[in-house]
Amino acid sequence: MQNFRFFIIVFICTPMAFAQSDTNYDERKVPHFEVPEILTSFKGEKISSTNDWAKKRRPELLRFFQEQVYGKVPGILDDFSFKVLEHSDRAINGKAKRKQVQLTFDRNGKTLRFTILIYTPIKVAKAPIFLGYNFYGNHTVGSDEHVIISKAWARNNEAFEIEEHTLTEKSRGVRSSRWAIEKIIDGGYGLATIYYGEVDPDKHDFSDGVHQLLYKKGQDEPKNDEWGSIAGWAWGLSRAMDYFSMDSDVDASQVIVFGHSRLGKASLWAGATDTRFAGVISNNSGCGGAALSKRRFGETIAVINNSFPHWFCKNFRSYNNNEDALAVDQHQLMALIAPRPLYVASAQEDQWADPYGEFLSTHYVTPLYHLFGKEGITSNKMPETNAPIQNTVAYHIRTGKHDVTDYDWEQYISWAKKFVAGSKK
Ligand code: GTR
Repeated sequence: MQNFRFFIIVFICTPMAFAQSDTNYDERKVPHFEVPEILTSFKGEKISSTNDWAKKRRPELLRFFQEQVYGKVPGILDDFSFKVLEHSDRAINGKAKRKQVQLTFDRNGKTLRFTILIYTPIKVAKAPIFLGYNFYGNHTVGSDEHVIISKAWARNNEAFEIEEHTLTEKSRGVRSSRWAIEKIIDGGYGLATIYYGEVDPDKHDFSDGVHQLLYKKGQDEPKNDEWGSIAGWAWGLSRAMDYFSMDSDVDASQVIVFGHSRLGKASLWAGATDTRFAGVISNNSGCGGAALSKRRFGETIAVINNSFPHWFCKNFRSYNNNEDALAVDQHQLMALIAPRPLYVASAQEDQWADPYGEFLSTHYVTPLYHLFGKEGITSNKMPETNAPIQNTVAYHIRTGKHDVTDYDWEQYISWAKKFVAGSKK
């Protein structure tokens, strides 16, 4: 009887509930692990010059992340037409221009469209900008009544009155606290944002979104080493970058890619795969983002792959509860961004994302920045809360929960002015 009861209990636990109760939040229980070296190649060769880095080490790391973690884009899909759907010179209390630009991609008899909402300061002729996805549509980032509501699939959300996977007027401005638009404009920066669901709806379904445009005959899901949703979202950020090079209001050499949480994972991957981004910001990106996987603190590879099977490539599943087998860790994702400016931010109450693991990545990538003559984060001691360390590599942990706040934006803006503006790529 005893055994029988045990069986029932285990059986009725959902994988998620089981995994959550298993979550480690105790620093003393972090397993001992080797931090994979950045400046030694897989074959054991020492990398001692930026030339060796660029020729030998960077390509093999990039390939590893492409084939084992995020998945590679199985073709080139960068021909698009664009249409300015709407524009105005009197947005944001008369301080900004607003433009809504729709990009259209046709391939395989399928069409993908997404719309970039762009605000640029009137006072700046060719503005540096922050580019980042939003979770619930461009109309949610502010109260601006002229922002077009997306028709794409959206996750239902009771608090935001989003029902039947449809975005409506009711959710206009609901996420304005996450987008300090006026501060950004006042700081001399522009903001461009895209609803991520237009590039790939965030559900385990590969019959929609960008993936289908690159299927070979008879294919209906990506192969084991092909792109998941994060790589799909990163692809979209690169296409926005293509567009910016044609927009005279934007300084395309000064685009800082930003993302929160799963979209922070996407911004890091976009920064790693596309060196045109002048700077990269990861806000609370956690597992599969800035946090070291081998620490197994908070969310783990097994948990993320079970909860979101579509985010990474299928090969990544072979590291479920098998982190030791992983030849890389997330500080090497950041290495792919070097020597460009990189900002990682955490929140104190966001233990699920492993703040210390996010911080340590910035510390472990620092020797590579040093090789390029740039400052990173030398100490491995977690900084005080609300006491940012800002160099070419920057980090802060603020009070509060998993979120994007004005505090975060204030840091990003001041750091961008110091470390991104004028930085040589
Ligand atoms: C959580 C997920 C995290 C993070 C977050 C988010 O459910 O476990 O990895 O991405 O969602 O995107 O808000």
